[in-house]
Amino acid sequence: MKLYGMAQSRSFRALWALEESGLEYEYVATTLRTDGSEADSAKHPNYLALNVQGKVPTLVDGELILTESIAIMNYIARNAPESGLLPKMSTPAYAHLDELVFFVLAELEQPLWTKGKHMFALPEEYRVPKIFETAKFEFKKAVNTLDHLLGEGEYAIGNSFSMVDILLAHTFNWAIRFEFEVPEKYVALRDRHYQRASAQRAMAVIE
Ligand SMILES: N[C@@H](CCC(=O)N[C@@H](CS)C(=O)NCC(=O)O)C(=O)O
Repeated sequence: MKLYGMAQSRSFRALWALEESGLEYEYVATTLRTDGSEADSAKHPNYLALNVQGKVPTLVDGELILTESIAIMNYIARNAPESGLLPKMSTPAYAHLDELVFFVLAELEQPLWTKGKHMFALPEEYRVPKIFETAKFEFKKAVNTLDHLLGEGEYAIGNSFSMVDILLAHTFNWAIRFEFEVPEKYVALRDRHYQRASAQRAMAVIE
């Protein structure tokens, strides 16, 4: 399979999952906010044919094209069941994992993306810097909720590393880079999981 991605983007989640899974893959470095005439641009017609929004990540496996980071992570996890990235379907653990994944996407990551959109992603005339304060407020609220959703254990689900640990570590890394107030225990979570060999290998791929 082929993963199109860019450093410092949501594609790192998928890349890390690939490294954790042990599956074979090829990484294609893609650039954002560049002229669509450049071959590696996410706005190049060849890339837009795969991902109509011109965003990263995109995973291509034969005829299959996936353009959402979580769908990509789940596909990787299902193709490498021995990796333990996903618990068994129909178990309470799976339901709890779903709850956390949807919470991260719908609540925790949204203020980060709001800040990103209004810092650089939106056309300049649509950027509203005043929204940064709102994003800060919403992130704090989401972090407080997460405190109630997560237990005290080393991992988010049960006693083993899963795709939601990748998602949480990556999202807090993003929050730290964007200068949000991240409580010490979530900085420690990011540090702990980023020390995994799979994360280190994924970082070496994008460097
Ligand atoms: N919901 C998508 C979001 C993908 C996304 O917005 N990716 C950003 C990078 S993290 C991007 O490519 N932005 C380029 C743009 O907005 O033009 C996912 O989780 O994969």
